[in-house]
Amino acid sequence: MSKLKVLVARAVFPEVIAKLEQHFDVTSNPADEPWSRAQLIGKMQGMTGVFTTGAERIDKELLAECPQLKICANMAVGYNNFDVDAMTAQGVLATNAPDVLTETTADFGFALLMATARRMTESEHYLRAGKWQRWSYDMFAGSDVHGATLGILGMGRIGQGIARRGAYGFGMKVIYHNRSRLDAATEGACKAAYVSKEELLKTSDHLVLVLPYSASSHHAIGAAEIAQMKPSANLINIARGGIVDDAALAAALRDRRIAGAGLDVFEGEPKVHPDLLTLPNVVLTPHIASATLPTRLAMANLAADNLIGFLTQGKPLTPLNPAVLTARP
Ligand code: 8YV
Repeated sequence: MSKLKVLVARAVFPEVIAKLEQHFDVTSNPADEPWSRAQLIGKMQGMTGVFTTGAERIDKELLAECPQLKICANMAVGYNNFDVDAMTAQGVLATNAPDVLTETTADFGFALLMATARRMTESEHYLRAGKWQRWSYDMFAGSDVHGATLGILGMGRIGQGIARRGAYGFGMKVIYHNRSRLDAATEGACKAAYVSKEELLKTSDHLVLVLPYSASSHHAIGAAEIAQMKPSANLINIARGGIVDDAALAAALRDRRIAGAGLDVFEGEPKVHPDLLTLPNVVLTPHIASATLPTRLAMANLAADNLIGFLTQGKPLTPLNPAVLTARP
């Protein structure tokens, strides 16, 4: 029997490709060529499964061109690149890569918070530019992290990881807002108190965004929300571009309406709003919150194991639309 065909849209670990090749006829992209959407659709012809990253948009239009497709496995916990309803309607399984990146991403969120609060990249640029001539009492004075109020918007697994780091490691007062309130045991384990979004905006010294992107979270932080924050506050976004109105944030940072921002994700990335690039009080990183090799390997393996589990035994590990499984003939 000939093997099912699987497409891997971006370059990933060779050992993950080798594992997939044990089961499937794999077309991969070892040169990591940037495929246009038309090229992606072309490459997907005849494919039963596709291994995607957050960059490949799987929507109704693409699905209509790929009637043989049965599964899209995302190497990302976020899946706003998938139209899950359209996939379910066409009987295509969607899977993501949760859990394996939780602690690594929470580490990075905390690192970005600290770098922003203590003005680490701004001061490093100053030093590298040869501007450091002498000590002065208020040079690059930042804001304290220990004992400050840590606000978290979006209290899923990664948000909880950041809460634990703040509460146990830095004695922070942790408050959060989420679509639904956590149970008392989880709140207790995170030492986190549930507050309204308004209270969160008004009282956080450091506000970290970890909510998923959807139409309802688009520009959840815009000019009106930033206006409610303390002038001394810092805003950290490790969630998705589009949750923050980057133009409004750049204007607020320029006018010092808040102290600083740390951004790992951007609207329209890899493009970055040009105003953000010129501001000193923002730490900018290129969407690397999950980027350690062990974690990226675990994410790639989970995406591959979803393809293998589903296509060889009907048993994916982390399905997003399990209704597709029961609806199968
Ligand atoms: C991914 C991420 O590396 O998992 C996510 O949702 O944002 C990152 O960890 C990125 O989406 C590429 O797949």
